[in-house]
Amino acid sequence: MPISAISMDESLAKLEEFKRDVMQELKAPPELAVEDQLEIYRKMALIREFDTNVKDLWKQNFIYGLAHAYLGAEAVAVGACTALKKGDYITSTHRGHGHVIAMGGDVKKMMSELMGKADGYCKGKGGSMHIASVDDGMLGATGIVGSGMPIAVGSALSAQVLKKDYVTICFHGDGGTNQGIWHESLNMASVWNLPVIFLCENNQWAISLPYEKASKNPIVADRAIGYGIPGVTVDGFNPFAVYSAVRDAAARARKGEGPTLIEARYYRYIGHFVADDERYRDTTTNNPWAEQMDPLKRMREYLVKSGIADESKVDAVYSSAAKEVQEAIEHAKAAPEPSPDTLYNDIYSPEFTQKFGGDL
Ligand SMILES: Cc1ncc(C[n+]2csc(CCOP(=O)(O)OP(=O)(O)O)c2C)c(N)n1
Ligand SMILES: [Mg+2]
Repeated sequence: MPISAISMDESLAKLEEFKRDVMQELKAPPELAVEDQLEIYRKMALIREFDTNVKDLWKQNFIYGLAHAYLGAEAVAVGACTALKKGDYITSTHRGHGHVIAMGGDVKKMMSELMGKADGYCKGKGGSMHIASVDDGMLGATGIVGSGMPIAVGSALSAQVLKKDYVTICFHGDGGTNQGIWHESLNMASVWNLPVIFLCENNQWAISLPYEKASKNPIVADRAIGYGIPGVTVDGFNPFAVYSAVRDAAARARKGEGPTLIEARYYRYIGHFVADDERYRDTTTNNPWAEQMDPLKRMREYLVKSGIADESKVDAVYSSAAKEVQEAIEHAKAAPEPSPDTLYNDIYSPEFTQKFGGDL
């Protein structure tokens, strides 16, 4: 095996540092009722079940193209989107399944899309990295790192121009913070006080590159200083920590006080994408994180210990999510393929085809 990008000692030291500086106790803020907390757990379970199955289905050739799992990150999207109101928007990344589910997307349409079926979100022609569900406020996943950022800024600008109070979350990775467009987006949003929240999902890796080798300062939130906006680091394995940070940032944005940078730090203890054999690291270095930080395990333990629900109730919530995903898989397997004569449909917007004509 080639030299690992991280040794076991380094991984354990990072974990200890995380526990000391970033980890926050799971404790729901008072405005989240029992049903809200169980709904958070249900959505996290849906993401867990969806993406665990995606990997197996991809290996069995049911899924085309690539897919990047949101496993281990469930608390980020669900915590963040729970703090949004109907009418708010998000932009996504290449790791977008969790974002769609957190915004209330339909797992049947998602699974159909991944299997290239006609009733998928993009009629089977987009796949994992192109799911958009505009009616749910999800403006789209994208395979190009950083390309959601200017869309989020544009969405926030539209709210300002139209005098509406919707906010937009721009989800992106730690790797994305080193794209030029990240700096341009933060700067423009900051000088124009746009209602956008930059939510960095800092999983400490960009494919094979550890974040501290890509940035001399490993704290993403510190970069907010350069744009004169608030920056905060929260425990990305903890949905309530992410929820609270987004709730406060959204309130600020709706008051016209501009953007916030939130760094939700977690750790990618799975492969970068479904086919990643992780040759760049010794995979046993992932285990301490998976064992000690798994957000589903932490959430389940919290719900039971704090008396929110007993074990059987919590497990029933999980099982219903698992069943929903199994039904989505069966549905997608049986769904029809797109017909070849639709190959050139939906390439341009209806407005474009109406204006310029043609059989596109
Ligand atoms: C512009 C661009 N450059 C490179 C890539 C290849 N690529 C895909 S994902 C990725 C890493 C992204 O890392 P990060 O933003 O931290 O997100 P993560 O995968 O860790 O969630 C790269 C370099 C790409 N898709 N787009
Ligand atoms: Mg990353």
